[in-house]
Amino acid sequence: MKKETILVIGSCGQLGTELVEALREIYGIDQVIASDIRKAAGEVFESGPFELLDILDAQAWKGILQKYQPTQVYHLAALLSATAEQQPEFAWKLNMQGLFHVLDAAKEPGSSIGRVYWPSSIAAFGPNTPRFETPQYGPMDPTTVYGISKYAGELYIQYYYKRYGVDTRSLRYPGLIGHKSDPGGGTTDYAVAIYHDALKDKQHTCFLKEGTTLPMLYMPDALKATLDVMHTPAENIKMRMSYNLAGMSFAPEEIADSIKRHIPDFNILYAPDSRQAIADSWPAVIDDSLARTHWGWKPDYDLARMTADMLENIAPRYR
Ligand code: AKB
Repeated sequence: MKKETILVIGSCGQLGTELVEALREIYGIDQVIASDIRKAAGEVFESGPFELLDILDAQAWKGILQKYQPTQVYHLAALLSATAEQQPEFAWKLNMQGLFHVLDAAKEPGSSIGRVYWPSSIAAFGPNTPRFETPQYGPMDPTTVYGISKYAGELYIQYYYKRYGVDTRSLRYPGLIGHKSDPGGGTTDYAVAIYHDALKDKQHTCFLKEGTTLPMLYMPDALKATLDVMHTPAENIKMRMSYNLAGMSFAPEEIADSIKRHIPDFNILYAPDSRQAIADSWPAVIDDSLARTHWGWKPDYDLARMTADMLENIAPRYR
């Protein structure tokens, strides 16, 4: 296997934390450089190379490139939907300029960067997108700054692939659910908090209302999809915007019911806030047939299996 040096930008977020761990298992600890604007506590960041990096700082970015000469970059740093709405100008700057720093470095003649991973999201869809069996191509009219930046980013990664030959790969993540790190400012994040509240208080107040079905994905499946799309031979990646990706879809009352099977006296209350409008503009069920056909995507977890695993892994914290 060719020796790879992998840089993960935004490594302290919900996905980054687990991705660094998974990449270090594959490539070796020293070959995977974690980086973020601030260092999170945790074994994964103590046990291998870590760099403080603000991806908006062009000089610092250049320094990291010179120091490590990464062959693959996973660029995850972004503000998520709900947080981005609180600071839309900064969110646009971070989400877009950060991406350009990575793409421009990758397009330089003789660049060490052979492959770039950048995540998109279901937030790239909008109210005029079909909500059920949401197709890969269709009306895209995102209503949030986060969604607009994801849609624009998708077009740009495709542009850099077609115009400059940068090997860009991307997935449209549904809401991600994991137990190893806290979520960071998303509209789907209630689906993580609910497990913690169930174990702590046997009660959760949901910021979305009953019946709000959203697409979701359990972290082991998200990691599998991310690594698979990056490891698939380039000729199989026939979609250079971002692949639709699906795991499961559920509404708050359905995840609550799955928790009640383990904690019968668990109770859910509803207090919808501004995040409801964001959720209402997103699809409910995604058609991910292109990912299945092109590189064999298939999720392992449904709601029942995820709930059992989440509760088992989180429970020791609250004993
Ligand atoms: C969010 O809710 O903002 C994210 C996403 C769906 O991209 N989890």
